[in-house]
Amino acid sequence: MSAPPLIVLTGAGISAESGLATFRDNNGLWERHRVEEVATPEAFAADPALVHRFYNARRAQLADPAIQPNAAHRALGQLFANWKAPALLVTQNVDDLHDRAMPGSDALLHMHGELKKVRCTACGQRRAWAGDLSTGTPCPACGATGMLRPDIVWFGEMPLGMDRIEDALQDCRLFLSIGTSGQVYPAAGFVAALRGRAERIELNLEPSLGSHLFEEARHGPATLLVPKRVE
Ligand code: BJW
Repeated sequence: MSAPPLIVLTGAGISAESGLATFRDNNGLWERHRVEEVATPEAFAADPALVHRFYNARRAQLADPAIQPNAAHRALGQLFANWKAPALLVTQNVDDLHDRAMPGSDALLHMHGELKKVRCTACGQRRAWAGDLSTGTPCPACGATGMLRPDIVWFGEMPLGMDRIEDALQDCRLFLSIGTSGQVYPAAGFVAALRGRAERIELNLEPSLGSHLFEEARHGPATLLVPKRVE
């Protein structure tokens, strides 16, 4: 039998065993700020320095040589290299651990943006983060009118690649959801959209909010569950 069109959705849980805290670890707090206070367009407008500091701290963490793709990232890299049907890996993660485990793959889509990129607030142009993100860094392409902001999708903003994701959801016959709490939309809604059309499998440390919508749910650490399920 031929392989079915595949979507894999990942969240912060897949990177936890690489040493990156999940979004809702530490009670969702960073330096006593609620994460929702530093991950919104309003927060950036009110205090860009604070928001840049938050993201620079996370970039510094990502640059630590100890932070590497783990067995779950690598198993997905293998899966995508060998899959003989359309396949899309939609990650909510802004780290680059999937990128490192499947270099150059065009099957990877960062729907909530990427820590290693910045974007101009005026023209939308994206570029690699160059290591200097002091407040108000002007965007050269726009003269004085633009400012560089993290290329991150904040609450209230449209996630990236939604047209491509919608197309893939139409065709999808196998859906794997890995390491996500199922609290943030639109990603949390994919499983319901696929009901009756695709086989739906959850691999997570604990039942997610939408766990009952999956036909198969296995709970435990991603580095154990993912290689076992996909290899
Ligand atoms: C392990 C593990 C191990 C641990 N192994 N597992 C009501 C209904 C519908 C929508 C809304 C609504 N009210 C508001 C909204 C909209 C809002 C939303 O969903 N809010 C909710 C809070 C309700 N969504 C938006 O605003 C989005 N935009 C939008 O909706 O636009 C309109 C639109 C209309 C129509 C179509 C499309 C769009 C934008 C959302 C942007 C999210 N941004 C963030 C911040 C990114 C930047 C950053 O990181 O700084 O993205 S929020 C945050 O949550 C981050 C994550 O990507 C995202 C998901 O979190 P994730 O990955 O699930 O992490 P955790 O920590 O929650 O869970 C980790 C899981 O792993 C846990 O279950 C652990 O158990 C598990 N785990 N260790 C396996 N070793």
